[in-house]
Amino acid sequence: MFKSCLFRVLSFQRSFRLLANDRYVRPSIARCSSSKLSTSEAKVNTNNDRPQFPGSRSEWTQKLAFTRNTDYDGIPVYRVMNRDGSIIDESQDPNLGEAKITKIYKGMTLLNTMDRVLYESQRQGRISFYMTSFGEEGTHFGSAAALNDDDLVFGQYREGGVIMWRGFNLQQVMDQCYGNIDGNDKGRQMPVHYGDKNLHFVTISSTLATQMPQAVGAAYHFKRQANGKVVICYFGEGASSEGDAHAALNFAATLDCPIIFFCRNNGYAISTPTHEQYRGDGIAGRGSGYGIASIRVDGNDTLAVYNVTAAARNYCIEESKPVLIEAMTYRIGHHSTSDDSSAYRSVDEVRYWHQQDHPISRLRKYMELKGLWDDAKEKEWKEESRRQVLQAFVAAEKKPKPNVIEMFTDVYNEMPDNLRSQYNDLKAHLKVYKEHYPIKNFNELTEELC
Ligand SMILES: Cc1ncc(C[n+]2csc(CCOP(=O)(O)OP(=O)(O)O)c2C)c(N)n1
Ligand SMILES: [Mg+2]
Repeated sequence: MFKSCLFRVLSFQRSFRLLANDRYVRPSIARCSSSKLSTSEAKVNTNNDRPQFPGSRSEWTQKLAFTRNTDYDGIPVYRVMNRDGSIIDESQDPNLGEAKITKIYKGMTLLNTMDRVLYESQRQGRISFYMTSFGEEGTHFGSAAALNDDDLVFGQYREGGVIMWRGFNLQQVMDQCYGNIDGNDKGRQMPVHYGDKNLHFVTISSTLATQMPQAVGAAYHFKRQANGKVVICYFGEGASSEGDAHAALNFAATLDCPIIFFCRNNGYAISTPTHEQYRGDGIAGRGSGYGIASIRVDGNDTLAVYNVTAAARNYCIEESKPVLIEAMTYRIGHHSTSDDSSAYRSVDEVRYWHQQDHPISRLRKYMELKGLWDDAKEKEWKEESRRQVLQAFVAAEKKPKPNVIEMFTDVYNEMPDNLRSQYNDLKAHLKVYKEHYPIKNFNELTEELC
């Protein structure tokens, strides 16, 4: 019964319903639960005796059997394209049109080029830290393109493509990563911790899963406002082991919040592989336990990610309920510039994903099959995108760092005495020991310390 339920997936929208609360519930039970007896009726009606525990929707059984996750197959992985970029079922092709699909493809490749340049610049000591998104570009752009631009985004940290899709341009990215005077966080964040109020993208805090309950709070507010917006909350399969993830999922379910939980399951949490991270059916498998409609998607199939996110958005709005998407992908790069993944995984494993199942090459093949892209366009765009990246990179490197006073401002409307005295101490220290610091890199500091 479990299997037949699971495989009656007629479309991805239908699958949401199957994978919601009633996924593991036999249809007869689901039907009976609507005719639940009141407590007084239960006492007299012995013919239709059912458990009356609060919150229960089960039947009695005399069979002693554990329910094990191995008793049923895993939730299937929804996809639209084969690995060679051909459409499997024409009815699932979103046919986004030349302009939109080209924008998605250009965004994915631009992110990839930018990642290469910024990764190298960290290796050369020019920026302090970096995280690439190699292999996960499809999850960023497929999901971002299916949302409205004023839906609110809470990211984890590896979602640079989402904010770029919203309009955060290369110069803004580079200025943030360089922590220079034009970075919109005034140099106060680590690189890749982007955020932009105007783009409805909440600033990244890499303390894992803290964004999840916050995102639910925002979604609850949206629900009370009935403003037709949704929240999307990105997180990794590793972050899903945090207590905050549980709190967020359960609050979202019980408060019926319009939020899309978007898990990027990229196989690793730094060095911890998924088989050490969980024993159940991944992250989507947890959804029914919380009463959240859930779906698993091939995260390297950008069109499939687009379809499930668009369907999830509709579901959130129409039902005023949360959705859980688990996008299966692979982290091709190291976790960050502080990691060397050759210590815990083989080069062959990485090569497989890079060469055989990459979201960029798959989307490119799809576009070529449709006559929307070719070698000449690829060559031209490769040169142009690299030029754009390097131009922004060079400009960002030349700009000074914000003045040190920016460490003390914006905490309070008016700087209180304790912060003022710390700032004065710092300046006095710098005045005495300025030859030990790169003073000239900081805006107007040299003059101030004279
Ligand atoms: C609360 C907390 N614990 C530990 C860390 C250290 N840490 C940073 S990233 C990371 C792995 C997260 O993996 P995952 O959620 O799968 O995301 P991915 O890096 O794979 O995108 C860990 C353990 C942290 N930032 N916050
Ligand atoms: Mg991960």
